Amino acid sequence: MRLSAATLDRLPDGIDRFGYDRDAQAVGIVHFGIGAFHRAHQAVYCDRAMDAGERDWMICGVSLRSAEVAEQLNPQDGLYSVAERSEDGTRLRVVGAVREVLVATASPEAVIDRIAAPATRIISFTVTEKGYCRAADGSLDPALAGEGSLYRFVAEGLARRRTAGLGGVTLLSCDNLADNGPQLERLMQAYLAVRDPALAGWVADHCRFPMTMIDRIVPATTVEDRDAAQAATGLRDEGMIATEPFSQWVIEDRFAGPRPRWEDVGAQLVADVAPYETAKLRMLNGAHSAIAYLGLQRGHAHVHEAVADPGLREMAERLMRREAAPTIAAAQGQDLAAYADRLMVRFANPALPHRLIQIAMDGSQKIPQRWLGTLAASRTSGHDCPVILTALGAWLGHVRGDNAARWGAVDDPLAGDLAALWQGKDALQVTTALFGPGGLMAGTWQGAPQDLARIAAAVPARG
Ligand code: CS2
Repeated sequence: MRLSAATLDRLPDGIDRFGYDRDAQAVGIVHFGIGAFHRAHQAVYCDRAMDAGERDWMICGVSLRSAEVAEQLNPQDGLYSVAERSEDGTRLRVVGAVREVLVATASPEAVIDRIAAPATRIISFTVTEKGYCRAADGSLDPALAGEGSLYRFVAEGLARRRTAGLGGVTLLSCDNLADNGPQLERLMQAYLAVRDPALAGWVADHCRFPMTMIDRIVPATTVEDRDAAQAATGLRDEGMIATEPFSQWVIEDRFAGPRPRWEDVGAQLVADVAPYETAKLRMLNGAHSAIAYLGLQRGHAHVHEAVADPGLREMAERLMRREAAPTIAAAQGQDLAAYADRLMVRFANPALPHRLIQIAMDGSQKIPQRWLGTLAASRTSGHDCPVILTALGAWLGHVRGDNAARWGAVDDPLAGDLAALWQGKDALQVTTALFGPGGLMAGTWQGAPQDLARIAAAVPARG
């Protein structure tokens, strides 16, 4: 039997669940990219806020293309459970904050209607780095930002709000991009400048794009995860997700209109998110990506196994503490050494197997804000970053296809270009084509000849 509104009362005692009247709540948020991360993070904050008395913050989830999440959640009336896993055991909670999931390319009008609905106040996004449709130099790539992109749906929905005389909305980017809010604003405005210049002015006047730092480790759900949840609840939940107990959300308090009191349920509303975002991207995500490529190279499968390897553990520590941390101007009360301590404990969580190949995906989109920002800042201060240079070499081996026999083809929007680069070139030539003068990825950081040589030397010899 499947979890749904009709079967909810069959849940055994001891399984935590929302206490508010879902049917009485309006949808206040349209969220693009309702993957596992959103369900373990923002949706949980909304759920807890409504539990604490906030009203009308139900979420309409949108998948741009894939029907997978809609098929998981719609037959369950949007209900799903979150399993928090640590060495101490598992805690399950059924989350009620999702009303429905729409597939944008299949029902564009329904998505546009939701954005244009008077009760909608916030449009939020976890569409991953590549969902922002940027060219290598960071500008909006018109070839990518077409009919199926978030920009089209948001623009049409906002145009309708403007015509109807409704207020603006807050557009909340919750992706791991540097300056995520301002980036989204710049890209949205670039889209509108061509498609609907009059709307561009209205958006500038009526909408806001706060910056956020989002953090929770959420591996892709496995069949074993679903089976374990079913054994605990007696109900099949195709939408369940497994995550860690830790969760953090730092939000710039600059909204166009009402917002849930997320600060009452653990979020931090601050004036300046940048120090938190930079620390998270360069330390957590920077170490994650290094552990992923170096760990795969050494035959590991999961993060907790990779950090149990003393050599890798030392490299992750060094990257966080001696390469990334010195580049970050910490906010008052932000303790970067304690942050690194905590991250090592989180990475080592054996109850939450997190596959390295999942983190290794889309490296071309992740590396600029995770590693290259650190390299650029370290050049100014004269710091050496041997771990990042070595990790870049491991990444080059990964995109050459070194891990493909075990883990499948390289999953990256630039996979084709990167594979083509490796045709007939040696490691130094490939490194130079990417990070040398005028290189494909040299926008954030351009390597000096000795850096390029060190990266190339770290690429494994062809097996
Ligand atoms: C990971 C992130 O897959 C990845 O690239 O580094 O998803 C990471 O788990 C989250 O950002 C943690 O908040």
